[in-house]
Amino acid sequence: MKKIIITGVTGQDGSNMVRYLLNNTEHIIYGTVRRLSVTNHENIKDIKDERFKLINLDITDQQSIINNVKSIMPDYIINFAAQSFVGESWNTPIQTFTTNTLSVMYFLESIKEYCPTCRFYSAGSSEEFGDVEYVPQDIKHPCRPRSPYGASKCSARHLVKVYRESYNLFAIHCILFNHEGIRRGKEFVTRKITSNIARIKKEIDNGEKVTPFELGNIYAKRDWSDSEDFVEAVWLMLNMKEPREYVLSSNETHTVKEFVELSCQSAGLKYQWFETINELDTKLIVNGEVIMKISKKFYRPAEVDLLYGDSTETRQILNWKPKVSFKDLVYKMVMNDIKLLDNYNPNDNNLYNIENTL
Ligand code: F7E
Repeated sequence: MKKIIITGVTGQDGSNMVRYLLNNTEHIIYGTVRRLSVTNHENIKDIKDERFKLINLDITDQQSIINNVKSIMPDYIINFAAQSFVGESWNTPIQTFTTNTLSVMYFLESIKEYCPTCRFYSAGSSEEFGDVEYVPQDIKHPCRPRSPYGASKCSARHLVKVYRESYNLFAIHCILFNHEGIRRGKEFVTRKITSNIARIKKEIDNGEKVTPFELGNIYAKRDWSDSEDFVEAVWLMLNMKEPREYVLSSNETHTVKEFVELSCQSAGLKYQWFETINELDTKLIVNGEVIMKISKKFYRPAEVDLLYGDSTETRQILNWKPKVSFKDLVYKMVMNDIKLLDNYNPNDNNLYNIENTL
């Protein structure tokens, strides 16, 4: 039985990783949370297993990492915690770097000093490719970030390489293209779309007034996969003989606009686009009513226009491939959001005890 520290367990990827490991291994999982006066345990509230323990660990505090690494002596550290919202990284560039880059260095230092056989996973991002030079993008594509977030992930990638090569650590950095699912935060465009389409579907079915929602650049192209598929691949790469860099992607690209269209189709809404030469005029119409409009507010200072991954090599090395198609992913997210509206209970607040491991 091994000991695994997973950071970011209240987020999408961390919570999916916990579920995957509880279902597929015998290991003990220490999920890290930051001390907050209001807890955010929505994504893990249904996990009931003695092998899953919550611990207080602040990834921006080196001492907090040292204390936990020394006390647990983990076999694996899977670092999913991040300031992961690209749009916010222009407002909080320093916090973005502290959370996404310095923390990686703190982990690598702690592993080097106290636990050198521990295997470390660093979550990279296709935002590292940014202003892309070619399509589809593979691991050889250069770092050309367009946001403080992308730059923070490039820096983390370089640090992982330096520590891997200098100290012979099993440290891997995997570049993940966009990955979504039912536990995705509503600030990201996919869940923003599916939760609003679900709400609007209910409003229309109940004969209520429809309140439109707003989006930014719907012509941006992304390579979207299911986060639940990716966590399996992450576990496989952590158990390979040698550490290296990887790319995970669906090997397809779609516009945000296509995501909107598939969401409407999944909810059974018949839509029409209203478009002029000015993209800010674009509107989405259902039953003669506007359900979505464009707002400049959601445009970014610099956009990554086209992400389209090539994970052929990773698939061969790991003998892995994703199970969920783009269409099925959208359908699953829309259906889940419709179900959540049916079952909404404002008093549902199932909280965890946090262990003191120190
Ligand atoms: O934006 C456009 C937006 O915020 C996707 C993170 O997991 O994947 C994610 O980063 C696209 C962008 O994700 C809205 O401009 C239009 O072109 O869902 P997103 P992201 O920025 O691609 C990468 C791989 C990560 O590593 C990140 O951590 O959608 N877009 N209208 C919008 N985006 C948002 N959020 N909201 C809008 O209203």
